[in-house]
Amino acid sequence: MSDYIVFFAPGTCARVPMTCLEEAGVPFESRVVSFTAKEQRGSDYLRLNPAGKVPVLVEDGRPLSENVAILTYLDSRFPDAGVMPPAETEFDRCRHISDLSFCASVLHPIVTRIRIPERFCSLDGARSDVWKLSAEMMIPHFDFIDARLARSPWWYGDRWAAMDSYVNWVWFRVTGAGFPQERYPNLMAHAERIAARPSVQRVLAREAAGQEDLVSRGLHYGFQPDASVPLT
Ligand SMILES: N[C@@H](CCC(=O)N[C@@H](CS)C(=O)NCC(=O)O)C(=O)O
Repeated sequence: MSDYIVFFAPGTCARVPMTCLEEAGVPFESRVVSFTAKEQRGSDYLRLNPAGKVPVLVEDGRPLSENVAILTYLDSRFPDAGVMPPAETEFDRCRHISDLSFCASVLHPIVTRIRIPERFCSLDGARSDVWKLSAEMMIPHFDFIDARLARSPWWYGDRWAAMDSYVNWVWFRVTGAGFPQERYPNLMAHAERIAARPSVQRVLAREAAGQEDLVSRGLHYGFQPDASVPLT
């Protein structure tokens, strides 16, 4: 039995901490959560994370939720894995945490609006409007990220960090929901570098196995990307 368990759903932001564990070479069990069956809102799961979200990292029976906390913890627990770059001062370390928080607090809420616009307005025809407004909100952030990735292969230079996987997860999520890619050559090239990493391939295999399990139980969670609305 491994000391670590990650609760995840395929394609979700749980991909980021799972990639970090793979990068660290730490054995862990990944347990798929069915959103279709609303397992994330069941009483057993809410005991792990009262917010009803993945990921949850369980270490020795103790749950830790919220990506920024999980990634910060993994960085201090496995310092050689490169989850965060080396920091000479506490201020620098907090800047790295700030970067991860930018993904969690600024980008992720926009991702959710692009992926599931119907959660944010129930008026007839409003789905496309929420998608379009949210996609437009993402543009300046991707402009900033693309310019940064023009300078070096990875967010912090020559070496992968969790920040790369987090940014890539955002990119993967929104381009999979019809967000146009052409304007962002550096994000596209970054996505290829991410996909080539063995750690990422192992995580995708875990997600595929989880997806197969959900399909076999008739619990596949299907998204309906809306690419029909052009951005201004
Ligand atoms: N702030 C949380 C967000 C986690 C989150 O929103 N997870 C999504 C998947 S990407 C989820 O579990 N959604 C299930 C739901 O909203 O019911 C974190 O960074 O860990």
